[in-house]
Amino acid sequence: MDRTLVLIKPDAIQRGLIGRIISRLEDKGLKIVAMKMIKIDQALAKKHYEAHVNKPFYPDLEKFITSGPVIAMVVEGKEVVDVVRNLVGATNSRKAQPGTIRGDLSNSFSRNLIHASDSQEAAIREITLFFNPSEIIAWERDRFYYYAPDE
Ligand code: FUP
Repeated sequence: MDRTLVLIKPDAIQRGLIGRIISRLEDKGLKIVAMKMIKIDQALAKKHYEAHVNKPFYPDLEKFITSGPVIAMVVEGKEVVDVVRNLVGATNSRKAQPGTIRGDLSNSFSRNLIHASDSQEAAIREITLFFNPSEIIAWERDRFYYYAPDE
């Protein structure tokens, strides 16, 4: 089963949106297999955003992502990288489609509530950055409560 890394960013936590964002993932039928609140330090920020470290916007990005706690999650499902990217919407929330998390809940480019891995390779790299294997719980849906036939 495919996995992706999701971060609920400091702006979402400040705004009290943790529950609503997690609900979007659960409503879609995705399975959360790891979750924790952490404060990202500068070293982890540089590793996570390694593609952006030399960009002009990086100092502000690092200041923001280290400014308060984030919720880190590993989310599992069929084609989950693309499914979650589509749920999240465009990077610039002002351009993100209504119905997406950013499109509905943010009007900012840089404070855009949520991160989701953009490829399978990125997902594997980012999950390893944020979680030890022992923190990821492989659990099965109990058909007594719920049955998602396509899982
Ligand atoms: P995304 O994959 O949608 O999270 O976006 P990127 O990886 O391209 O960018 C990571 C974060 O850097 C974005 F969430 C917002 C921020 N950013 C800027 O602030 N300015 C830019 O020009 C590009 C990205």
